[in-house]
Amino acid sequence: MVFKWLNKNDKEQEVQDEVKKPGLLDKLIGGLTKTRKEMSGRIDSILSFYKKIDDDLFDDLEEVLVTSDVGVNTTMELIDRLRDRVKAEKVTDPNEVKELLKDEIKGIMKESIENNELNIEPSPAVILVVGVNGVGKTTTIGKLSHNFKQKGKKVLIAAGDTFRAAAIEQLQEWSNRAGVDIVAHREGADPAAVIYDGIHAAKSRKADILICDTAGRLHNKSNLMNELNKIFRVVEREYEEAAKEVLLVLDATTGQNAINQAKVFKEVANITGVALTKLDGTAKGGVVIALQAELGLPIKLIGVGEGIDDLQPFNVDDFLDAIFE
Ligand SMILES: Nc1nc2c(ncn2[C@@H]2O[C@H](COP(=O)(O)OP(=O)(O)OP(=O)(O)O)[C@@H](O)[C@H]2O)c(=O)[nH]1
Ligand SMILES: [Mg+2]
Repeated sequence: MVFKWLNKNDKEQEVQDEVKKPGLLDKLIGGLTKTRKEMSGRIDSILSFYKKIDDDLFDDLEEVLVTSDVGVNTTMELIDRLRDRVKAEKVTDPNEVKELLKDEIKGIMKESIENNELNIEPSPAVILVVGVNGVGKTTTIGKLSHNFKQKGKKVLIAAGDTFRAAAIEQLQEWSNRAGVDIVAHREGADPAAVIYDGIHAAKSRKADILICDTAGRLHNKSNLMNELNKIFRVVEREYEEAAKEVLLVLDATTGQNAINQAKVFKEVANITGVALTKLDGTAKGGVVIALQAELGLPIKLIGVGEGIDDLQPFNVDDFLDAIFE
């Protein structure tokens, strides 16, 4: 008997937990409903409209991809590959095109990125969380802390966004919810000094992962660069031994704006990964493809809701299955 080591109560609890908690995949599928309707739904209606595969069909598919924020260059590349594939495999039925397109998207995304894992091994590790106002940095830090804690990691948060008192309080709330320690100074303090203290606290408390919030003011490029570089220098100097992840948080609902922010941040900082938030509220999930295939930025985390459990590691196969279901 499979459950022989569990007593009855444990077994009941486990069943209850399973009923209460939808699996990661269900959440992903639920969160991506709008994108699926927009992208996959429109592709379906195009493919069912055509009786044969011709140039008009490819043009229509191209339009769906571009308007779903996939990015013009990536769309062109995808359509070219799709044409070649259809020809090579002598496909004549439009209904077979969707699976081929999905496969080509998978290919182009995997070719551009080696892996989508956070760079946090071996410990200690430091994650610097950057991005403009309101994209979901603080929320992502809260969710991430919770995830790590559940995996048995010792987490410490540093409140490097000292621009607003409310930002520090908001992070304090998340640290309570996740049950992890936080290092914070007063509003207006030097962010680099907060990070410095965070690093020393992480060392003395033997934290596995230090997660640093930052203010996302994007007055102009050189201003942003100066602000971030000061923090990066402290991390390099004080925490040389740590694995480093510079995580750019982007809001998926902003579509092309997210792409533009990614371009700016890529110029001023060595971004090692992207956390894409608010995928649950948008039909613009195609930005995932543009970010990874066009800008070469690995998507490492995705936000599919406001709750503490609504952050997931990004997986290309699961993501495309959820969109093309
Ligand atoms: N639906 C949804 N909402 C999210 C997600 N991630 C963050 N949010 C919401 O987005 C809003 C802004 O989030 P914050 O975490 O405060 O954003 P921030 O980047 O820290 O903002 P600033 O500190 O002002 O720069 C909050 O209302 C969050 O609940 C997500 O994945 N899905
Ligand atoms: Mg914040």
